[in-house]
Order: sequence, then structure tokens, then C-alpha cells
Amino acid sequence: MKNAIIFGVTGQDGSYLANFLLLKGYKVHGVVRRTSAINRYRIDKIQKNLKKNLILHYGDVTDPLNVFEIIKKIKPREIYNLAAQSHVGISFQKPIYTTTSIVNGSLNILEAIRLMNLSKRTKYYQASSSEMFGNSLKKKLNEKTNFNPQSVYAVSKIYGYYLTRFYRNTYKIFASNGILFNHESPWRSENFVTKKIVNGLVNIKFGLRDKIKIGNLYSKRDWGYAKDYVEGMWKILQHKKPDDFVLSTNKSVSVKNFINLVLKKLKIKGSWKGKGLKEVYIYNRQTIIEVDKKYFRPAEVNYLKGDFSKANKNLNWKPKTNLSKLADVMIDYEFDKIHKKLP
Ligand code: NAP
Ligand code: F7E
Repeated sequence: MKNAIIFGVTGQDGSYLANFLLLKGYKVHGVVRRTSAINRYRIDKIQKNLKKNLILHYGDVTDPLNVFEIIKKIKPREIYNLAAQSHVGISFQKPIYTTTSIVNGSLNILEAIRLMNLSKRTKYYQASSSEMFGNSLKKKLNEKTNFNPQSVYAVSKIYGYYLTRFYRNTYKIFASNGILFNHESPWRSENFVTKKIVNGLVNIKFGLRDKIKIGNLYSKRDWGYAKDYVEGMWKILQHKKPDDFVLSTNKSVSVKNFINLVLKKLKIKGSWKGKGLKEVYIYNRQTIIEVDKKYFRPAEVNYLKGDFSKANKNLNWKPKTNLSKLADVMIDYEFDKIHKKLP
């Protein structure tokens, strides 16, 4: 039975990936942080019959001894490093922890593989990000595009990206980067924009809240479905050689247009009024969406649109879910949450 370690198993991607690998017949070792309140609601959703092959270990990717100990005990075939302070907006307020989790985390794992001579046994996946491209002059971003980072999060991810390539080239470790564009799901944390919009508008629809406050309506993102992207992560490690791959949808949509899509699906028919910080959405003579400067970032990535042709050609990967279908999945979950009191 193949075994894998997922650092960051409690997160959006970690939980989808655990489910995916368990279905493939893997034994999955997930690393969870000790927290005063248990935050395992995502992995709790994994089917009972699969859970017997999911083993949880307490750990923190910033603690090298702990990382070494876990890897030494398991000697995994695959390691997925998804652990990070992953919120770009919060990285402006927590630059040091953001850097520590991303930079030291990658270094601790790669050093463990090297020092334990696991390079012939263990493959390494690095969760790189489209944020590394930042504000690029190119319209479509791929593996050859230069980086122009706009946050400490992005700068740290660039370190992780180059570190992965360095360990691959110098120590012959099977170490690959997945450069993933935004991917969302019902399991996205509520402070990321798509989840905030869907959750907020469904609650407004049911009369459970009055309004949502939002930041920059005009930034554009290439949004896919997390479930499709974790399959891509796995494919990256099954490729005949280690390499770097962009996973994206090749479409770019503004935050405002995503809001309009969700409003339409929820049959909330109102209108936008005003400009800049005064821009609002009025429905039934009430303001239900307001712009709040609190959610603007000191530096913004205005536009992201990927080009997944290399992954398509080499891995036979392409996204299966378009943005409209993704919005449906996210809306359905919020409806169920209200009716069935899901976490
Ligand atoms: P997420 O939901 O925020 O999950 C992050 C995971 O990392 C959580 O399990 C978190 O644990 C864990 N973590 C944070 N600091 C840690 C530490 N010091 N030690 C151990 N675990 C730690 O993020 P995601 O959306 O699943 O993203 C997964 C990875 O892909 C991240 O590295 C992210 O930066 C990267 N990425 C994401 C996207 C995207 O659109 N989702 C795109 C490109 C790259 P807790 O639950 O205890 O907080
Ligand atoms: O913001 C704007 C915000 O926080 C998207 C992470 O998974 O993907 C994610 O990073 C856009 C930005 O995601 C609000 O300014 C407007 O332009 O949902 P987000 P992100 O920053 O793109 C990349 C690829 C990662 O690697 C990251 O780990 O939406 N925006 N109003 C807002 N964003 C938030 N969060 N909240 C708002 O109210």
C-alpha cells in the first residue's frame, strides 16, 4: 500500500487531497496542529470506511525536529507540503509568521528528505501559487512567466518554489512545484472572497443577515474547483520526472462579476449604485453590499489568468468544473448548511 504525508491536512486542499488519496488506496498520514478548539470539521467529512487508512499526527511544519520525527517514522512515498498561512490579506499583518510557515516549512521537509537519504523513495510536492506572478505584463501566465510578487506571502512562496527546484537539481530529489491559481470549494475558509460572497448572499436571501462588506471589486482572478486541483497535485507526483506545472482554468473574472453571477443564481434582482468606496448594491431599497476600505490590501494583484497547457500536454490534466458549476456547488452547500445545520 502506497503511503503519503499531507502537511496541512485540515485545510481546504488537504482535506480534498486526503479524500482523493484514500479513494486511490493510499495510507494517508495527516499532520495536524494542536489547537485549543478542535478544527477537523473538513476531514471529519471523509467517509467512515476510508478513515481507517487516515492516521493523524500532531505536528507543526515550523518545528524541524517534529518534521524529522514524523518523516523518519513513516518514510513516505509522497509528501504534499500544503501547510502555510495562506491568506494573502492577512500576510500584510502577519508577515513574519507567514514567512516562517512557508519558508521554514519547505526547508524543514526538504532537509529531512535529504539528510535521511530518502531521495530514492520520497517524492515532494510544493504548493506554489499564482500570487508569485503578481502584477505581470503578460496576459496569460505560465511556467515561463517572470515573477513580480505583491505580498510577503508571494515573496515567501517564491523562496519555496526555488528551494524545491534547488533540491531537485542539486540533490536529485523528486521535488515538483504545482503553481496553482485560485481554487475554491464549499470547504474554503470564510475569509476568502468567493466563500464570503456565497455565504453572505445566501444568508441575506434567507433573511439571516442584512449586508456584506467587501474590498476591491475590480481585481480579477482565475477561479477553479479545489476538487479538480488536488487530482492535478497527485498527477504532478506521478509524472515520469519532477517538474513544475501551472494548474488553472485559463479564464479571468472580476470579484464584481462573481458577485453578479451569485446574485443571479439566487434571484436577487437589485442594482449597483455609486463609485469607488461609495459603490453599493441595493435590493428592495436596502443596501446589501457595501465597499469597505478595511478589505483593501496595501498592494494588490489586479489580474490573474493562467495557461495550463503544459499540464494538459504532459499530465493529461484539465479542470472539469467551470465557474458557474463551482458557484452552484458552493451555493448548494450553504443551503444545506442552513437547513441541516452543517458545520
Ligand atoms: P488553507 O485552507 O489555509 O490550509 C492551510 C493548512 O496549513 C491548514 O491545514 C493549516 O492548519 C496548515 N498550517 C498552517 N500553518 C501550519 C504550520 N505551521 N504547521 C502545520 N500546518 C500548518 O489553505 P488551502 O487553500 O488548502 O491551500 C493549501 C496550500 O496551497 C497552501 O500552502 C496555500 O498557500 C497554497 N495555495 C492555495 C491556493 C488556493 O487557491 N487555495 C492556490 C495556490 C496555492 P490549521 O487548520 O491548523 O490552520
Ligand atoms: O482574494 C479581493 C482581494 O483572499 C481574491 C489564496 O488561496 O489564492 C488565494 O489568494 C481577490 C483579491 O484570494 C475581498 O483583494 C475583495 O484581489 O479570495 P482572496 P487571493 O488573495 O487571490 C492564491 C492563488 C493563493 O495562493 C492564496 O493562498 O478578492 N477581495 N474583497 C477580497 N478578498 C478577501 N479575502 N475578502 C474580501 O472582502
